[in-house]
Amino acid sequence: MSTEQHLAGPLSAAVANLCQRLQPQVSARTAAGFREVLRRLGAPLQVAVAGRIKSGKSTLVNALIGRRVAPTDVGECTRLVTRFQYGTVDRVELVFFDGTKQVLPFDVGGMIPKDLEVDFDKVSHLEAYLTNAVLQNFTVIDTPGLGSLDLASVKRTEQLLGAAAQQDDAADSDELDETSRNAVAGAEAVLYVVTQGVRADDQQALAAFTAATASREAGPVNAIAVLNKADTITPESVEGSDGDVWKAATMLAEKQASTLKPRVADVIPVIGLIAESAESGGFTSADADALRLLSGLDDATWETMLISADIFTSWECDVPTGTRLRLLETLDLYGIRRAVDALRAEPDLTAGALRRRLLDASGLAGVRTRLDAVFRARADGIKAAAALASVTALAHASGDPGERQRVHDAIEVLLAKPEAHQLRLLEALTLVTSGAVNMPDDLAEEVLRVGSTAEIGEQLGMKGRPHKELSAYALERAGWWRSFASFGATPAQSRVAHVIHRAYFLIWQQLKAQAAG
Ligand SMILES: Nc1nc2c(ncn2[C@@H]2O[C@H](COP(=O)(O)OP(=O)(O)O)[C@@H](O)[C@H]2O)c(=O)[nH]1
Ligand SMILES: [Mg+2]
Repeated sequence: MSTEQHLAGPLSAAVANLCQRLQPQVSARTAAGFREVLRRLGAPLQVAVAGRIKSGKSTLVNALIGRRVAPTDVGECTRLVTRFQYGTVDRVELVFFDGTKQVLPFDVGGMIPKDLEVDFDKVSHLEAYLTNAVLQNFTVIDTPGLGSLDLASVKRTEQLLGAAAQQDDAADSDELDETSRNAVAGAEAVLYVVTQGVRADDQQALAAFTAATASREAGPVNAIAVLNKADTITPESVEGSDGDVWKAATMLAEKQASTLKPRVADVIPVIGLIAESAESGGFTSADADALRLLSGLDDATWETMLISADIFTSWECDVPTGTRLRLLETLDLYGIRRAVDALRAEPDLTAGALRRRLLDASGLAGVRTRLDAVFRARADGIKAAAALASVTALAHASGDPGERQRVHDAIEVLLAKPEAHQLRLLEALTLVTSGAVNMPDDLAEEVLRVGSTAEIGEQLGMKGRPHKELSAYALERAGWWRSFASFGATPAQSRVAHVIHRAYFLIWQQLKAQAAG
């Protein structure tokens, strides 16, 4: 198989193998679905950037890709799903609902144009192929957003996240029906963008995401949240922040993490706007020169100008109004203040060094680290679990009980193999975090801890402790979960308990091997 060398790891390979073996035993239409699953298994992890409209999703996408390519604010294209994937030549394609495609030229600034010259209602989504290296690891999917008043955008986003209402229009052809398309099209992981104050529909959207992406997939394993627009938080509204914006953002992010748990592992503060400007060439040496001029202003004038965007642009000063408007657009008041502070402390700072300072202040590095730790490191498990869920959904949608049973049996055989332990762990985690299996709080916490990281110290909740202690604890917990599985647990709990017992046992074996080696 040509995709084999691109598979994320052994679990993806096992699921790919299962699809191939089952193909001759299922209907033509299910087989077509399996081919799609196979194709996706060979592609980079599909990460959707989701969240309310105007939360700064497109801005963050640009920052992550390192190029200002996704249109922000308003315009037709901000209401479309855009998939950014790796390609050897930069190219954007409009994809219509009837499957036809049309190449879309970039605008003069190298961006996807805001508006289209075609019938918007006929456009399904955009495919952007870019040479940027980040996209070799992730396909980034920009979404229009949930919770907007624009119902068409919401529907497009929901379809992408796999949360759209399932329709039964099964026709007798080997074309994929809508149900099947949804089953394989859903994103595999989500970067969820929230701003100050998590609303009820954020929660609903996250819940829909976990429920729909894949029954075998878990929240904290494939969902990361960022608290964007951290610069706009008024520190006075956060007790204990000592008037510091970033500290306030960090505290608020922690609070939101406890609200969103266990759907996401944690919430990371970020200033998407500053990250975008610093990463994509939006911040220029002319901007640095203007900021240098501003850093020469006396304290009283400067503080007055920073009171509001209006005062900043209208106050009389040597920097032209147009330039000030541009600074506001690229950095906003907080970024401007940070830059001027840096220049006052170190007047010789070069434009390049100033750009780096701004990048550091944006918190983007924290988001990148987390993406690598949560998504990239576990892409194999995430992709395999999503593929298995698609396979299950396809078999269900076929309406043929015999086919359903064959697929079900094949999956059970796969999951029973020792190599598939990580998949079972992901499944157990999902069952517990989604509430499908009820566990006492302390046990649910333990399942989460063991299942949502691959670092032994963290899994045991004993980071940095001596090897011997870790080993003893792993063995003790293995024993505890085994007896819980046999006595005291409900059948559903017991299924989870067996998996957790095995996880501890494998940790113990790994520690033993380390000690011996
Ligand atoms: N102050 C500030 N503004 C931001 C930030 N991120 C995005 N914005 C602005 O918020 C507006 C909406 O951003 P956009 O990326 O289009 O949001 P989307 O609808 O979620 O894709 C734009 O004007 C951005 O410049 C940020 O971190 N801080
Ligand atoms: Mg957008």
